[in-house]
Amino acid sequence: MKPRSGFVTILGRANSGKSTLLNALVGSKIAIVTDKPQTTRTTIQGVVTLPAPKADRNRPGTRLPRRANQPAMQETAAQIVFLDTPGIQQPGSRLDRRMMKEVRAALAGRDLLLLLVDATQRFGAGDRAAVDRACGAGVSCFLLLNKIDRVAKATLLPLIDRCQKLHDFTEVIPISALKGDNLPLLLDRIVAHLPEGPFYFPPDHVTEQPMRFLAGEIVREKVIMQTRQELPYASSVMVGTFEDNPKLIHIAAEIFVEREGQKGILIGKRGEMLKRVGTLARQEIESILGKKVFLDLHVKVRDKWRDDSRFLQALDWRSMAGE
Ligand SMILES: Nc1nc2c(ncn2[C@@H]2O[C@H](COP(=O)(O)OP(=O)(O)O)[C@@H](O)[C@H]2O)c(=O)[nH]1
Ligand SMILES: [Mg+2]
Repeated sequence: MKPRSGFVTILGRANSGKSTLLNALVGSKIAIVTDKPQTTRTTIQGVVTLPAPKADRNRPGTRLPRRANQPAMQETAAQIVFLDTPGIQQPGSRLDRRMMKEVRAALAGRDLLLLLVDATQRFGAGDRAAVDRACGAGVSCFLLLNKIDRVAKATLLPLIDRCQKLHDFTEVIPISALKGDNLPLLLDRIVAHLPEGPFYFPPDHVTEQPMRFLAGEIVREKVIMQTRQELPYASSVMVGTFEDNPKLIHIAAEIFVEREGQKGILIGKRGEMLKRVGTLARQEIESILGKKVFLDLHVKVRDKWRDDSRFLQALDWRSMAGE
C-alpha cells in the first residue's frame, strides 16, 4: 500500500488541551503547556511518522522503534505534520491579532482539522464560535472531546449529541490528551483520512523549531507557572546565545516585561523568583538535551512589546530558523 501524508491542524479555545495533545501524539515535549490561556503564541509544528506495517518493516529506513501511540489497525506507512495553534479568541493587542492570523494561516490548505473542546466546561458561545471558524473551511473536521478523564460518562453522551447537531463532523472522538485515552484510535482515524503521498520529512524528524526557540519557550513556561496576574501575559523570552560546547551548553536569554514593577516581581526578593525560574528551566532543558546547561537570565523592561511588530517578528521561531 502507498504511504499517506498530510497536514493536520489542531484548533480550539484556549486551555482546551491542544498543546498537551500535540506533545502526546509526537511523544516528546515540543509545545509548552500551562493552566493559563494564551500560552501558545505561534503555530508549533510536530511530525509523527508511523512506519509501514509488518510486511514492509524489514526494508531499510522504515524500521522505527514501536511507539506507545502506534495505531492498532494501521495498514500503511504514514507521516502526519501536526500544527498546534494559539487559542481562538477575540483579538486586542497586535500580539493577539498576530495569533489569530496564525490560526487562519494554519487553517488554509490543510488536509484535516481537529477541533478540541474541553468536555469539563459548559459548551458555550465561545465553543460555537470555534466550531464556525474551524468548520467553514470546507475541510474534514474531527471533533475531539478532551479531558474525559475528568467527566462522567453520563454527561459525555448528551455533549456528543449536542455537538453532532452543530456540524457534520467527520468523526466525534472523546479523548484524554493527558492520560492518552483513545489516542491510538485517533491516529487510526487520522491516517484513514489522509491522502496518499510521499513523506515531507525524514522518518526521524520531529519538529522544525530550533532548539534555541524551545529553550526560550521553556523559560517562558516557568515564568508563566511561577508568576500571577498580568505577568504571564506581559512576558516574552528572547534567547541571545545558544552555544553547544563539548561539555556544556551555554544559553543566555532575556525576559522582557512591560513595566519596572513587573521586573521587580519577576526578579523577586534578593533575586529569588528569577533564580527559581532559572533552576526549573535549566533542569528541564538539561533533561531534554541530555547535557549540562549553563543558563544565564536577564530581565528587561520593554514598554508595549506586544504592539511592536518588529519585536514580535524577532521572537518568532521562523525568523530564528532563517525563514
Ligand atoms: N485532566 C486533564 N487535563 C488536561 C487534558 N489535556 C490538557 N489538560 C490540561 O489543560 C490545561 C491546558 O492545556 P494546554 O495543552 O496548554 O491547552 P491549550 O491552551 O489548548 O494548548 C493544562 O493544565 C493541561 O494539563 C486532559 O486530557 N485531561
Ligand atoms: Mg497551547
